[in-house]
Amino acid sequence: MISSKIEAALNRQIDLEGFSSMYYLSMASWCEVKGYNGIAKFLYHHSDEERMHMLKLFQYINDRGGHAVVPGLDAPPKMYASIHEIFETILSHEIKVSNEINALVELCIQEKDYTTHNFLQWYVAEQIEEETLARNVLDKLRLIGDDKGGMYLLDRDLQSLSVTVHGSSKED
Ligand code: OFO
Repeated sequence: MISSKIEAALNRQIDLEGFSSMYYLSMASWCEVKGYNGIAKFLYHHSDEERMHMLKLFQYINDRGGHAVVPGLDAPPKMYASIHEIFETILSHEIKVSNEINALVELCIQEKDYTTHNFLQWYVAEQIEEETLARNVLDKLRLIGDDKGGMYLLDRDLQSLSVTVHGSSKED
């Protein structure tokens, strides 16, 4: 059984993961409208991943005798200046998520909830991957600069990365 303090903190994380899913969805839509279909596909898949992160928390809270609550979400921004701004936004958002996960881990230690502490390790590892991915794309964008051909290739690469990471087919 989880304490009400841990239950409330995990429900706040549900909120954040749900917001992340909507945030990626909004960025995917902007990219699609601007013709970056590969990057859009990557971001649509990532939005699904964030929803999965949220659902994992639902399952855990309810399995441990708590009550997972559907969040009322704020609308994410809908306009972005550039692909560069999108990936800067992703990196700073993921750093914020990492900080929240770390605070949750710290709370588990204070509350001596080692089961939830163990459950959260998956999120700790996931955050390292997500921050690294955003940094790698930003490095590529810096190399590309204003080169349109480079942007075309990045768009294509992210579409195939989406296939590798998310295991979808090229046809979907
Ligand atoms: Fe963006 O990762 Fe969820 O936690």
